[in-house]
Amino acid sequence: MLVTETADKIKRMEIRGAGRIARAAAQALRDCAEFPLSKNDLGTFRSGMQRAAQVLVATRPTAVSLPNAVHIVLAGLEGATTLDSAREGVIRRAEAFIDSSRHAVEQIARIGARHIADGDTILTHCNSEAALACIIQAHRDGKSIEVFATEVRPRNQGLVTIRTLNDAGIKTNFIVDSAVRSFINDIDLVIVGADAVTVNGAVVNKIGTSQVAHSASEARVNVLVAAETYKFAPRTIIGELIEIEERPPQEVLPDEIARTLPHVTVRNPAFDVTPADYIDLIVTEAGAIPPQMAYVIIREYLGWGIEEFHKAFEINTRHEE
Ligand code: RI2
Repeated sequence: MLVTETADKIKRMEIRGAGRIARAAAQALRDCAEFPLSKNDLGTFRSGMQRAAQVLVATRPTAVSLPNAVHIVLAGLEGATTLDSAREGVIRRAEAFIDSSRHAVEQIARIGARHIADGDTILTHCNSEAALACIIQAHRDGKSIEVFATEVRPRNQGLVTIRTLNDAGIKTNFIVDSAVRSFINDIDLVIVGADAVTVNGAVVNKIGTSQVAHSASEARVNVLVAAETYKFAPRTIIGELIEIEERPPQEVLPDEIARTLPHVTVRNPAFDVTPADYIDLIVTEAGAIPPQMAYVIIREYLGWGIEEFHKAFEINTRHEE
């Protein structure tokens, strides 16, 4: 698929979910690297790949899985001295990323399922591949579980979730987003995914996640977040904030109604931030960690150690002068 085609599908949410968009971007870069060039030289290839990367990253600003995946794939350009080696580097990196991303979900499923007990009622919000993998694994392990899944206005990702759970044969209750607090006392465990995890262990996920986690905290229900290591946001260690995507108002209110309400402004943020205090455990492919240990993942798995911090910090302070 062409880069522009993939970018368009990500933007329109035809391809969605933090892990899926990361894999789709890696695949698009891989295909782009294979594409014949009009000018066959390394410089043209490098700048073409950089432009492709920018187009992909610009599609959705919140899921850090997207820039992380692009960064991992473009590292294939480093040290390449010929066009062929650069092409090969990108293709190899992209394929390895896609493969490791799939393995990460399988590993998260195994680790996450251990935290689900026989007889548990689980609440999930939105449609997370990683969160659902944990639930389905627990079911496959023979645990008797029941799920509450939210509707997820305005894009109704809950419909995808209940279809998957239904196909897996898991007893599921479908509720509107605002019913979470009414049912929270029936819940033993909340499991959600993540679009980004910051260095202080806050989790950025589908709008409404923080309300779910707040209700859970009030009712003393544990909250587990299923997130691959490439969803951790390295640049948050230098104080960079995660941008919250605001999507078109038409997703919430059709234009023909909005037109009759000139004093009404529709706000449609797609994500919110759940503080670390409301999260008990983040399950990554590297193991389950308390949110306060997010820096370890950023350092060990994304290679952002103290040196990287200093480099970025120097650049930042120079900009401020
Ligand atoms: P996985 C989704 O974003 C949801 O917020 C979901 O919780 C998160 O990505 C993680 O999903 P959207 O694309 O990577 O629906 O676990 O806006 O599938």
